[in-house]
Amino acid sequence: MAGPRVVIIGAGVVGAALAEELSAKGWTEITVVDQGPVPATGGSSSHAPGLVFQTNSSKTMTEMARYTVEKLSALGCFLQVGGLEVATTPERLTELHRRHGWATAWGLDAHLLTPEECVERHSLLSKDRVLGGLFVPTDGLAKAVRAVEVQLERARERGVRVLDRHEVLDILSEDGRVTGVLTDQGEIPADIAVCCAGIWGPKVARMAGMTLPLTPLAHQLAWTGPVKGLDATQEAVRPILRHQDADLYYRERFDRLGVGYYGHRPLPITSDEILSFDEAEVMPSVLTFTEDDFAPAWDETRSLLPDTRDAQVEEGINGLFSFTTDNMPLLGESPDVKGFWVAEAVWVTHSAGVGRAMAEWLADGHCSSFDLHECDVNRFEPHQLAPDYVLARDCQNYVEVYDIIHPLEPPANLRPLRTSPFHPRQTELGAYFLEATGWERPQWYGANAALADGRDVPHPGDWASRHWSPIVGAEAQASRETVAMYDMSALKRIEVSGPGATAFLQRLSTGDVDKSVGSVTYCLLLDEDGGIRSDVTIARLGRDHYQVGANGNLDLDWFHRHADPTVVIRDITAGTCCIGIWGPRVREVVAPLAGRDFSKDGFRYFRGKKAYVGAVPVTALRLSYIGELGWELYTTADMGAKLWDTLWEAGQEHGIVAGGRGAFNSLRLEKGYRSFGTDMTYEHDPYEAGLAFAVKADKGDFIGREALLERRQDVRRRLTCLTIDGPEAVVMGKEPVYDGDRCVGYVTSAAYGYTIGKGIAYAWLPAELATPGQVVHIGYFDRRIAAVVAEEPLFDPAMERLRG
Ligand code: FFO
Repeated sequence: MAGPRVVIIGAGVVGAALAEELSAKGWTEITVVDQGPVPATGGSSSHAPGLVFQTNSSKTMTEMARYTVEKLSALGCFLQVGGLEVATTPERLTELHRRHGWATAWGLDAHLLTPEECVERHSLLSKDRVLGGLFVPTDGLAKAVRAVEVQLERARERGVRVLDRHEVLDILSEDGRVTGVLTDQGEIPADIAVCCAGIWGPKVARMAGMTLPLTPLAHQLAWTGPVKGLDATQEAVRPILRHQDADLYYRERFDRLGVGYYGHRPLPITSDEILSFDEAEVMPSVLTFTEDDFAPAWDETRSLLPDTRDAQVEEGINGLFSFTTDNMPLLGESPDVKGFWVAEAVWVTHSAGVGRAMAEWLADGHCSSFDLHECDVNRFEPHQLAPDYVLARDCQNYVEVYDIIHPLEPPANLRPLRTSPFHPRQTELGAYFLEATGWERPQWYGANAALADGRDVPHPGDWASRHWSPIVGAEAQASRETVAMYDMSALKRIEVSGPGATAFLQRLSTGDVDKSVGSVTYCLLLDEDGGIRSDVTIARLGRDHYQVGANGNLDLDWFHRHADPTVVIRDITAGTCCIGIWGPRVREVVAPLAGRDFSKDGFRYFRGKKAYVGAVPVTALRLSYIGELGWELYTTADMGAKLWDTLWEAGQEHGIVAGGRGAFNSLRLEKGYRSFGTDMTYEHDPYEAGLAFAVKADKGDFIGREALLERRQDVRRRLTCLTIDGPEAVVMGKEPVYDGDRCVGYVTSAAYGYTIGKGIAYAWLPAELATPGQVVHIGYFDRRIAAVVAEEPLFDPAMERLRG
């Protein structure tokens, strides 16, 4: 099988890796084109300093880096000198412990070093400056141009054509399908075109009508002359080095040092402004070194590495490479032009991993080696493609590239961006806002300060108490005692209608949605492999009319990809809003306002109906992610403020409070409700995730069913509920979990459970350890915190609250 005709645009590290991987899978009708000369075509790969630090907060990125290391090592394009990150401040030393946790959690061998051990590893370091280090023995130096050469060579041996000096002028398509790629030397017919054009990506993607949220930014890389103590006969012996407190990194090249610097002002450029190969002095991705920007870097270098004091900076570049708004690559197929794919914003570190991921995705229909949900190019909301947004966030990410970022830290610019109709009321109540897909969302309300007086709300420790207040605990407790309202507007809402709606949702979901009008179904979207793509609620509001509560733009994209003309799919999120009103006293607040029966029997659990709340028309769904009696009340945006005011006024005599996301997250973990993207992703199946109840395997065929029936036999790991006793009982997620000295899994989400009076952490653990009573330890900075596997859910297992 030769496979479809593929044109890969760009012969950098990504294009070359993809050509190699795809041809290894038997696809050989492949042409790789590049405007420059192969193998140093003039893009980012051609000047890349080649440092591969694998540790990343993202499991996927760490795994793609590890694959790159393994592959490039096997191909002889990698110098495995190790990677050392040093701390020169106490905050950074603490951060290195957190990074050690990520590395360990994702299966990477990593060690924390004393200052003496750092100097032993890297003799140029000043021991007086260094407080400690993080060492990863398998890190090292990739030879990017060599990697291009070797991978293209292997691809060529399998029949792949490589055409350099071919500039792409257009992507040709008919009826929304790619038909070819037009170059300055003629047309290449194609069924699939993959844009691996790096910093030129936005320009090439635009030829297919696609907006790529990517900014090329210039980054300084200087080379010293000879440095005392370095060996002119060996290319590199010391580990690659990061000094993140000063935005610096270092690599050896014989007796010289390469010094990379991120401390300067962001220097963005558009892909249209990049010079052609013939116009450029050195190459298109290399701009003139701006010496003044580098001055602080050199001062700092001479302090950290004293032997450089006698050396000079001999040359330097401002090298262009890609940044994105969330620091993740852009992978996947255009939503509009079938067969137009992108693999963009990928650094050398992840290049071979991305090549593999894309080859699997193209040839197998899905990627089984890596969970790609954070990388999918279709993850963005419309505003996230606005040029002003992309430029501002990309530049900010450049500035923050080595900063210590708290997991809850909201973006520093362009706020507020999206506001629900409740925003003015929330502001009056002293909301402390964080951001969720652009929405301003209260974490807690200052107005509830008095509620915290006299309550026992334990302090969660220095790190977990950032973006936290004791009010969070008070709001959580009040939600279980009286009644609370939560702004649910950020929840993705998709309307599915039309004569084919029922059949469509039956095919895409694991649930049986063909039930009476008014039914609500909690179920999953799976990929063909049986992996979880999302968990959703599907409310049947009419015979051919459904409202889907989903997890983000990828669900919308997935729906569009599978829809036919009998189905109408509409994202109604922005035009509507939602208040979740829940708690033991909720009926006293809502029933008198409602134009229809909101009694226990008149409105049962997991049912939905249209009603009025005062003067406001609503869609009411009786369910609760916090595990309390009550409703999600949806209305159009214009009526939002009225809905808020109506509930708020009626609730006063019942002690109503507004609750923030801090309380919400704690309550949902007490109830054991999973969150897609955090607790489970594409790589997990429903059985492992404890969601077998949401799969109606005998309802007829649906996407993923066949694969699932096989996976069912073999549950080796489980999403497991852990509790933590003791005062500082709060971890944050992504920590390693140990059985003795062995890392056996990792934490997904965590919070303090204010009702149960314990810390809660959900974690992936081997099935044999997922038994109640089993003791494990969570690695949290420099501590090991004991945790016990608990029976779940921790709160209201009999469902008395919800069904009350
Ligand atoms: N849709 C709505 N309307 N509300 C939500 O909070 C959410 N979610 C996600 C995405 N869609 C949503 C789904 N997560 C339950 C658990 C997790 C959810 C949503 C609902 C739940 O109530 N589970 C019950 C199901 C009982 C049943 O099937 O009858 C349970 O497990 O007891 C928010 O992130």
